[in-house]
Amino acid sequence: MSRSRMHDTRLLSRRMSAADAAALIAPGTSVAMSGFTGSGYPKAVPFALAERIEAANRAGEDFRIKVMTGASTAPELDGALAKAEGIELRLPYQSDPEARKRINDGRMHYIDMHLSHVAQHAWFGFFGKIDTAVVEVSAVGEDGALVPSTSIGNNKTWLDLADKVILEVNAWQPEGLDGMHDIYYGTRLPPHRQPIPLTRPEQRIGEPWLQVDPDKIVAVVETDSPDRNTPFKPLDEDSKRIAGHLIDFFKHEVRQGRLPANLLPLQSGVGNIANAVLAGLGESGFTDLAGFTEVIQDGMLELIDAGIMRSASATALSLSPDANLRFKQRIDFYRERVVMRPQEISNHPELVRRLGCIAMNGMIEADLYGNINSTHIMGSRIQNGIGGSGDFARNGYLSVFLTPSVAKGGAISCIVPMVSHVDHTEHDVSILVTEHGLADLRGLAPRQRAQLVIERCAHPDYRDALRDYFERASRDSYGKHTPHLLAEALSWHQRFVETGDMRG
Ligand code: 0RQ
Repeated sequence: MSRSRMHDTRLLSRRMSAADAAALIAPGTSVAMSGFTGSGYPKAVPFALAERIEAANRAGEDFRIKVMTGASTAPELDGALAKAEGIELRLPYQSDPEARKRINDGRMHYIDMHLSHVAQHAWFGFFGKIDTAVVEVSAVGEDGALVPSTSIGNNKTWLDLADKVILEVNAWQPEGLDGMHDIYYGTRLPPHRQPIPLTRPEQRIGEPWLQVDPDKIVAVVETDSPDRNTPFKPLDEDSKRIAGHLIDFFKHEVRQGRLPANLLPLQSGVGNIANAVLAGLGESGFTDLAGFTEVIQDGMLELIDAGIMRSASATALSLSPDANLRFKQRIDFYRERVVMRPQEISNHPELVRRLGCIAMNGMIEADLYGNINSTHIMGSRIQNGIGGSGDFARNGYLSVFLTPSVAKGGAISCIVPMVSHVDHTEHDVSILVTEHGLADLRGLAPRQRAQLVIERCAHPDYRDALRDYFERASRDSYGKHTPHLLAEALSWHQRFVETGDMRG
């Protein structure tokens, strides 16, 4: 174990094991935890709690809790608690296979919501009482100030609202994180809200530490455990093509005078395609870029390393083990360039609109008119959740959605007549990109969009079927504004459920 990071002598008597701390959490209660991607989540107490829940459930008790976090976490939290059948309700975002299985077979409730809304919904009281907060920090100062860890998420809100607080103080996190965070304590509830005083993506408007009432701290658990983010896949040809189309479009927009030469603050979603776009930007000749996003992943760090991105603002780091090592080694360099904020600020619609972010997110499918499904496979099975994509897509200057044109080895077209679930409506989408091309939907009416989406974005194997649908819908649809043949539009998806192949 490294040197203790717990410097507040008032809390020494509250140090205990993870099992003893987990024993303070009662069945049926709401537990709000830190964690955003595989970063900054508590690593010991949830695991100990899962063991306790498993034993209780084996003995015939019904021990389940409600779990709230910043966003997704890691197997030690979501995976362990889900496997123990310990989660009654989960919010606001998850991507764990064990949790996904239980949500989709109806054993677990899940509220999938905009990440910028979570803190205010908690303050409005929509989630009920929050009994316990379990929050990872990287140090506790002599005066009780909490140095946040590799994500902030909703920690400010959880620490403020929970009846009791369990701290995990993780000595694995670099001490140099101190000073990288910017916690804004100025948010109020309506009708007392004031403008958030942030006009530049790199600006600091708050303080570096989280505050908590020390009397609420019931346990301090010291850990020395790594974050758990997975490495990115090597870039494949399709991802590179998708990135290439988007970068060509950015260059075109600069030439047209619709984007400045250093673009506008970039939001980049999760996953390999988003990472490929960032890698592509590294070779594009653009400089002096800024990130105003939710998570900083490897691609963004590389842009900072190369001097192409001057600063990045986010609520979490989501770095592969290799990138994390680099981050730790050069942390003083990054502290000058990285700002981590609560997710109610990193994703705030007011700020995304003011700064004019370029939102770039992945999707499951898009339809002919530009509606986007980011969350549900075949309209009913949740994949992950909407995350921050809606916060950025609706409010950004440009809202870009990216996907390969087909999924499951070509058996499914990601361009469909009508999406099986809508996360982002046609009103919130400017640009669609697949490996085949880019459709700029701005300024186009629905029937004009449909033609462009088919010709630019659909896979050639599916173009005839989509053209045929669109032609017949344009002829026979009840209304000709957004032509649809409703039963057929939905049977498009049903065909896959029945045959395992949309082509059949
Ligand atoms: O399933 O792994 O079982 O094969 O969906 O798809 O291709 O691995 O893509 O990891 O980029 O995820 C939309 C899910 C894309 C992600 C989504 C199947 C596919 C695979 C994953 P398998 P890929 P990605 C805010 C950003 C919402 C949240 C968000 C996501 C699995 O981007 O969760 O945007 N987005 N947050 O086979 C059936 C289709 C399919 C399909 C893909 N059409 N039909 N299955 N899959 N398309 C971050 C900020 O910074 C704000």
